[in-house]
Amino acid sequence: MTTQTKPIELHYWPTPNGWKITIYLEEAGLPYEMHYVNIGKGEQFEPSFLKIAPNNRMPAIVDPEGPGGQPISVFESGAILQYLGRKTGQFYPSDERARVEVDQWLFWQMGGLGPMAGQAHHFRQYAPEKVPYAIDRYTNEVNRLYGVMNRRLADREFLAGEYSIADMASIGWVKPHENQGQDLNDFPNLKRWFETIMARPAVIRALEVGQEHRRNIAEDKEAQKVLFGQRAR
Ligand SMILES: N[C@@H](CCC(=O)N[C@@H](CS)C(=O)NCC(=O)O)C(=O)O
Repeated sequence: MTTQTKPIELHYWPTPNGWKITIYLEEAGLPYEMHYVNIGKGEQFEPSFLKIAPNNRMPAIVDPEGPGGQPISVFESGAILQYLGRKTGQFYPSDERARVEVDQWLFWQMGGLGPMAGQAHHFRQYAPEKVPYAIDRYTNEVNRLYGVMNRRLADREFLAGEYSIADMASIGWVKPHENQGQDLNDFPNLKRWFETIMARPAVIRALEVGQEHRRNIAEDKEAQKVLFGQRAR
């Protein structure tokens, strides 16, 4: 177990990708301090933020007690979860077989569930024109992915067996299931998993962090200008 003396800096905005990290920090009991990155106002383009997160996306962390006792910054939520999991030995097993199980479901979330659900949100809620082909494509793909999770959870409590960073990565993307056009009653094992995790005290605390900053982007034209249509700078 690691003893963390100085708080981890969390560069954060309350969205499904941000929640992954508050969930981890709350579950592991690590001290952290909030650095809000208002992505609707363009703070993700501040040079000081780009230095630690060159993809202009949050979350990112700075751990003042990194390897060798020196500070380290990490961007990409999956990489942050793995870093914290390796550092503390919690929610990320060191046994290679168990770790491979977690990694598969973590990467499945990072490359599949997150991006596809994000596109479903975009075309269902935010796009200025309703494009039926795009809405169907992403709603169907999320439906398929929910089916994959539902089958996986038929004979185990959590995605990789024990509660792990793979569940922490996925839960925030199942939370807005209604905005993705999905009904959890169609996926009973997934529904049981969702309700179990959402009832954990650390998850309840994590989802409350910075909730006062949450805005409905569908109604925020200024944020849409910042967030949509970005090109290389
Ligand atoms: N693959 C990245 C995705 C992060 C991401 O998309 N973050 C969004 C909010 S959920 C963001 O910061 N958007 C700012 C922007 O689009 O400029 C990760 O998992 O960390």
